Amino acid sequence: MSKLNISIIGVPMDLGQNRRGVDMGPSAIRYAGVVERLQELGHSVDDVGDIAIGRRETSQNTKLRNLEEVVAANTILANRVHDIIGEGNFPIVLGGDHSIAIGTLAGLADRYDNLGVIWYDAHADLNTAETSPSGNIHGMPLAVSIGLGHEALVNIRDFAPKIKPENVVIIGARSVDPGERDLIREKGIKVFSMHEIDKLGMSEVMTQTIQYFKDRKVDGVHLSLDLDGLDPLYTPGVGTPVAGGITYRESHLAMEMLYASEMVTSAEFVEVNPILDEKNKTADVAVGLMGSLLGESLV
Ligand code: Z70
Ligand code: MN
Ligand code: MN
Ligand code: MN
Repeated sequence: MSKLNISIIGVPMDLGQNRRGVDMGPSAIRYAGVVERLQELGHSVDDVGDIAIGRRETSQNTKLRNLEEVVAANTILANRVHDIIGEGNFPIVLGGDHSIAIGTLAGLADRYDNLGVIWYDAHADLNTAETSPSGNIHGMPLAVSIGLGHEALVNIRDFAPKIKPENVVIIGARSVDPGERDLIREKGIKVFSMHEIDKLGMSEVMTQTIQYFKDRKVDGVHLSLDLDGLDPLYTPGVGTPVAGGITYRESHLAMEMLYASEMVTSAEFVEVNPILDEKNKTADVAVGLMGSLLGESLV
């Protein structure tokens, strides 16, 4: 793969869920040396800084918490990501909670005719206000991106849907709500849950994922990686740890196989919460995975 012009954009968003501290995720990832790590691989790296996040809402919309501020920040993010692609650069978005994928995908979507998305996560993030058990928007971004949910979220940059459900591959799911399960079945969304990862092995899961995108003739692939996809043993600094997750080694293998596929055109790493972490372990893992995604190899 050729050397890239990478634009790093931080989104210190914590309004999409209810644990404080995930707003410090971008700082923790920078502290873990993301810029230097990617420069060492020969890429040119521009850290464009953070998007401003508004204040926590006082209104109590418990079905869509902090809706207005989440929409506002994601609108700014979407425009930034759209510009970064227009400049020919490779965007890496640092979270922040996973609600920021709404903005990332909104910015990417009209730059591609047929974008593929990898959702590397313990969760499916396919809730709407109607099915959500929490009202937390970080549990909704994938639904929003396929056009389901509150219109203010769905219509960012004035078009919907952003992606096709048949172009999504979820990897690592092990905590899926009933409404999400229904949607997965109804839309035929491809899921490699922990069951499939255990049964097939990560190598086969990634081989099938890459083939799945080739079969659909995607013209870009976005990797949306929630650090809670990994087992909390490796990434304890996340708001919603779920046991029985993907290992460190499986995750590096997945990133290396994606690098070799030359398919990935953008990425985001979300849900790093340094307050809940052990000595910045989760941010360190995030930076390591970015290294493997972008060309680091052992020999
Ligand atoms: C649950 C909900 C979620 C991340 C937790 C949890 C969603 N399905 N997403 N942590 N990253 O509240 O919708
Ligand atoms: Mn998530
Ligand atoms: Mn456009
Ligand atoms: Mn998650």
